[in-house]
Amino acid sequence: MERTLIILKPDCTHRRLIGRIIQRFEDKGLTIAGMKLMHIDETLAGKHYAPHQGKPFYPGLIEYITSGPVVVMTLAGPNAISVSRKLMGKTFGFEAEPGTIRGDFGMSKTYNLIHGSDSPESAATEIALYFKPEELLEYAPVTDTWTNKPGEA
Ligand code: 3AN
Repeated sequence: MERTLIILKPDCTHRRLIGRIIQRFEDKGLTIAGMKLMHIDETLAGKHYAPHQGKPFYPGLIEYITSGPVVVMTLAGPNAISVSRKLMGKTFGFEAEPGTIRGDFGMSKTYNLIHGSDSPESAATEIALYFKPEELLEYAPVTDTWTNKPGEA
């Protein structure tokens, strides 16, 4: 089962959107393997966004992600990475399609509500930044036999 790291960023928390956004992932059939409310400090933010270091928007990105509490989740499911990114929509709210999280809840370039891993490699790196192995639970919700045909993916 593929895993991905999702972060509901400080604008989600401040705007009280956490429940509505988690609902979309549950509705789709993804399983929450790990979840915590936390404050990302500058050191962790620097590790997380290391690939963007040196880009013009990097300082603003660090300021934003460290500015308030976030909800960090590891989600599991078949094709969890690409399915989650489809639910999120394009990076900037004003470009994201209606029906997606970014398309429905925002217009901003910077305050774009949510992070999701973009590849199996980044998912593995990012999950290890936020969760110890024992904090991730493996279980199969009983509905899985009807939301995904067993052995399908
Ligand atoms: P995504 O989050 O859709 O994978 P990336 O990986 O291109 O997007 O960028 C990581 C984060 O950097 C985005 N979530 C966004 O918050 C921020 N970002 C990217 N490009 C810009 C930009 N031109 N101006 C401001 N913030 C940006």
